[in-house]
Amino acid sequence: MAIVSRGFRGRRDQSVPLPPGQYVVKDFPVLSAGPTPRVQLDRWTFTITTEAGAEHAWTWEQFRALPTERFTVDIHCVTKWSKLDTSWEGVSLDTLLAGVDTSASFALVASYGGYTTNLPLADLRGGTAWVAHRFEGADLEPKHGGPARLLVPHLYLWKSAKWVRGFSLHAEDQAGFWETLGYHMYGDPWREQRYWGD
Ligand SMILES: Nc1nc2c(c(=O)[nH]1)N[C@H]1C(S)=C(S)[C@@H](COP(=O)(O)O)O[C@H]1N2
Ligand SMILES: [Mo]
Repeated sequence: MAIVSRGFRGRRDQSVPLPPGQYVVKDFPVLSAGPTPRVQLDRWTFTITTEAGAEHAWTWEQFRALPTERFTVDIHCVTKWSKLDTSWEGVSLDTLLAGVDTSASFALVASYGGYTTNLPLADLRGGTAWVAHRFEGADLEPKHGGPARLLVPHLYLWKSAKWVRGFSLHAEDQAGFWETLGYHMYGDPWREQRYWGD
């Protein structure tokens, strides 16, 4: 495929550039820091815990009764692959945060299996983040984070916690799993914030 020009990405709008240092893949790589946890739906919960200790929790049944959105986004992994026009279905974080009274600025996201990642609460609001349970018209596969994963496509994909089980809210930013090991606290692919100091 060497004759394909460098800028060609086969997408709907080729004027939209790719973040610096990224290349496009057609497959969907699996990147997991540990084994795929098994989460039974009748034991699954999603919990938002405020800085005051208030817990807002949904069972799977309650979560699935929430309104969902379908959205198509590009996703960018810090290991430099990007996947364009991925389509998902999930619940907007705006919906989940609607009844949550908080003045915190940061979220520490936790997954079944122990993975954590941090981001500003503002990055979960404004129609930019979802808890997604469907990918390309099918239930999200366990290896990609099923039954449900966080999806925050405007940040590097390590912020999109697979097997998400909730997040806690804090006044200060607290490093998650990869952030403790040298990955950037924010992780904006457009500013190439891969590692500490970027
Ligand atoms: N729970 C959990 N979520 C995770 C990870 C992980 O190891 N555990 N890896 C992150 C990283 S580094 C990436 S690039 C994406 C990969 O998602 P995928 O395996 O569906 O491609 O998930 C992110 N979310
Ligand atoms: Mo990643």
